[in-house]
Amino acid sequence: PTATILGYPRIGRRRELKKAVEAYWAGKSSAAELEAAAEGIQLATLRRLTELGLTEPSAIPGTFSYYDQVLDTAVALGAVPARFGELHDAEGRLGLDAYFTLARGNAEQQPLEMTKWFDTNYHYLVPEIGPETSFSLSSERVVDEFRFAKANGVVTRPYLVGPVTFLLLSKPSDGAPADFDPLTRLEDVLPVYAELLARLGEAGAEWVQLDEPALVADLDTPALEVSDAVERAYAALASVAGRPQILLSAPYGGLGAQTAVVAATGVEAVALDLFKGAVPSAEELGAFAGKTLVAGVVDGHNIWRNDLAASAAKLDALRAAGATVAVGTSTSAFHVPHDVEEETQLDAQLRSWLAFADQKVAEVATLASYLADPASAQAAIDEASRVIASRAEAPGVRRTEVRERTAALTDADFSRSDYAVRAAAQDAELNLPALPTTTIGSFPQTAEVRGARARLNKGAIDAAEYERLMKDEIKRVVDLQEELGFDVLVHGEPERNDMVQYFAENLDGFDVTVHGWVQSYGSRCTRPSILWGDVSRPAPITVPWAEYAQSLTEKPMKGMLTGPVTILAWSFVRDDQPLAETANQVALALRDEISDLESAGIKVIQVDEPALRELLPLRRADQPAYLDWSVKSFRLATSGVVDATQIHTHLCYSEFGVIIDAIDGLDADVTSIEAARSRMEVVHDLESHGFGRGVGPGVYDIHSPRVPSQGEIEELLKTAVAHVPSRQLWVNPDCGLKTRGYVETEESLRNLVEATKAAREVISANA
Ligand code: THG
Ligand code: ZN
Repeated sequence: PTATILGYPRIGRRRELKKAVEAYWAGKSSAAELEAAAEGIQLATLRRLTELGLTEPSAIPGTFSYYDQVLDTAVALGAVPARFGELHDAEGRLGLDAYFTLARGNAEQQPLEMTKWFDTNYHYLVPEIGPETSFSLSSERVVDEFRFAKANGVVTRPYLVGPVTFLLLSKPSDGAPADFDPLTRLEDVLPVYAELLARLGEAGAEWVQLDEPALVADLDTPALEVSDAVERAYAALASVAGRPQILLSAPYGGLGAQTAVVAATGVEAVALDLFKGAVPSAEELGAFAGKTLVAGVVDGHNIWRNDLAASAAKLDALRAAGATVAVGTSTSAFHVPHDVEEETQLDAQLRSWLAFADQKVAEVATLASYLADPASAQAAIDEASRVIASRAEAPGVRRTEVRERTAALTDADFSRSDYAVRAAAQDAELNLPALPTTTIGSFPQTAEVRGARARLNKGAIDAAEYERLMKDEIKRVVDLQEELGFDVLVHGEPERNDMVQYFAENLDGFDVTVHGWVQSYGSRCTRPSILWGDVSRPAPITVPWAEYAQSLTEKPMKGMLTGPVTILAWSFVRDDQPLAETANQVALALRDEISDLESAGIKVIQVDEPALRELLPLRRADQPAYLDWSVKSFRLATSGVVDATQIHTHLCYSEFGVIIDAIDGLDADVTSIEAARSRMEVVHDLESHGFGRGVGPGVYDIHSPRVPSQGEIEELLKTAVAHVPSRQLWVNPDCGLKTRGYVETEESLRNLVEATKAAREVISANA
C-alpha cells in the first residue's frame, strides 16, 4: 500500500470494548456476546478506515486486541509461565479464559506484571520466559481476525510483536537462573513465528506487520547482541515458504546504529519513525534498495495537526535518494483518541489545530496523494500551514506575564536550604514518632463519589450540594485514619476524577475532552488533557479542600499535588516549544498553590511524580538533558517553602537503579515508592546509593485486593530497617487506594499500623 497507519485505537469510539470485557469478567455476558462485540468493533474500524481513504489491500493493520498486543503474541507462542499450571485446552489451544487469566491472575497466581510500553502511558504485560518455557502455536486469533476482515471485504495486514522485541521485553521466569537472558530463546520462538506466517499466507494475507520498537531504544542488552538477533530472526523468517511479505515497523524513535542491520534483512518493507527520528542519510537509504520505506511522518503519539509541508519535504528527501516510499504514522495511533469531530464543546479554533486518529488517517491519505501527484495535495498543504500559523498567533498561546516569569528565574528559585537544617525544623514542627505512618493520597472512590460527580456534570445537583457530599466523604476518610492511628493524614481526594485531569481543569492553558479516551491498560482508559497554551493558575485549586480537611484533625494533613513532569506526561503537550519551558510554567503554577497551602496552615505537602521514569528518553545520550530539566521543574515547584514545611513525593515503580540520582536530585524531604511486590528489593538500591533523606518503601501492594497480614508487613519492615536507618523510614502503602474497595483497604491499613507499632517496639528495645 502507498498509505497506511501502524495501528488504530481498539477500545471503540464509545469504549465498547471496555464495556464488553468488563461485563464478561463480571459474569454478566457470555463469551459469544463478548466475541460479537469484538467483531462489531473490528467491523466498525474496517468501515471507518476504508471511508477515510485506506482502500488499498493490506493498508489497514489488524491491531485489534482484547487486552494487550504483547499478551496476544505471548499467547500465540504458547508462552505461559509454569506457575499458572496447564492453561492449554485438550487441543493445545489457549482460549479467551486462559488469556484473561494471564492478564488478571487467579486465586492462586498474580497476573503477569505490567510495565510502561516505551515512553508512553500505555502498559503492556510482561512475558515470563525461562529455559523451561515451551513454545508452540497456541492461538490463531490473528489468522481468524484476518479471515473475518476478508470475509467482510477487506484484506488487512495482520500485526504481531516481532520476535526480537518480544524477547527483549520479557523477563526471566521465576525458576530461571539469575543471569538468564530471554533472548537466548530466539531460535525456539522462530519456528512458531514461521508456522504462524505460513498460516497467514495460506489464509491469503499479502503482508504481515512485525513490530520491533525495541530497536529504537538503548536497553540493557548490548546493541551488537540485538543486531545479531535481528539478523538471525529475519533470516529465518524471510525464508519461510508461502509467507506474506513482511513490514518491519520501528516506532518511537530513530533506528540509529540498527538502521544498517534492518536494511540488510530480507524483509520487504520497513516503517521508520520520521517524526521523532531523523530522515536517514542518502547513504543509509541506499542500503534499503528494493525495500519499501513506510515514512512515518504523521505523529501517532500526540494530537497536533500535521505540518503537511514539512512532511512533504521529508517524503521528497526520501524519493530524491531513490527510495520506494509509502506514507504512514510514526507509531500506532492507539495513543490518541478516535475523532476530534466528537469534541464539539471545544473551541473551534483549538479543534482546528488537532488531529486525532481519524484525522491522522486523512493526513496520511493526503500525503500519499502528494506522492502520486504533488499538485493534488497543494490545497490541503496550504490549509495545514495556515492553521499552524494561526496557532502561533492565537490568544493564550503565548502570554507575556507567564513568559516574563519563567525568563526571570534564577538558580535561587530551584533550591532549598540544606536538608539537615530543614529536617531539624520539620522535626520540631511535626513531632512525629519513629516510623511515621501515612498513605499515598487517594482513598477508594466509591460509587457514591463517582455518582455525585456524574450528577454534578449532568446538572442534577448544584456545586454547593456537590461540595457538601465531598466534605462528608473527606470527614469519613479523616475519621477513619484517626481511628486507625495514622500519623500524617490525607483527605482522600474524592473531588478528583484523575490526578492530572483535575489540575488541567483548573489551570489556564489546558482543555479537556469528553470522548477522548485512550487505553492505559486492559479495559482501563484515561482522557489525557490538552496542554495548548501558556499555563497559569487563575485561583487556588486544592487549598479550600485541604483547609477543610486540616480543620477536622490535630494531626498534620498532607496537601496533595501532581508534579509538573507527570502533568506533562499524562497530557497531550504543546509541540511548539521545549518541554522544559512548559514544565517550568506548570511548576510555577504549582509553586503558587504550595505557597497558598502553606499560608493556610498545611505543613506537609506531597507532589507526586509517578511519571518521572516514563518520559525518560529511550536513547541513553538523551537522558541527562531530560533528567536535568525534569528534576529542575520539580525543584522549582517545591523550593518556595520555609524549612519547617515538609515536601513529600511519590513515585510509582520499583526499578530505581536507573534514576536514583534523579530521585535524589528532587531534594524532597520524604519519598514514597513501590516496593511490596518486589519484597523490598529497592532498599538495597537505597543502601548502596547512601540515600540520606526520608523514604517510604511501600509495604502494602494496592494493585491487588489481597489483604497483607500484620506479620507479613512486620517482615517487610524488618528488611527495610536492616538496610535503611530507621530514622529515615516511613511506613505507607505502595500507591494510592483509589481503585481499591473499602473493606480490604480498612483491614490492610489496620494491619499496617499494628505492624508499625510492633516494629517501633523492636527499634526502641534495640536503641
Ligand atoms: N492517571 C493518568 N494516567 C495514569 C494513571 C492515572 N497512568 C498510569 C496509571 N495511573 C494507570 N492506571 C490507571 C488506573 C485506573 C484507571 C486508569 C489508569 C481507571 N480509569 C477509569 C476507567 O477506565 O474506567 C476511568 C477514570 C475516569 O473516570 O476518569 O480506572 O491515574 N492520567
Ligand atoms: Zn503510585
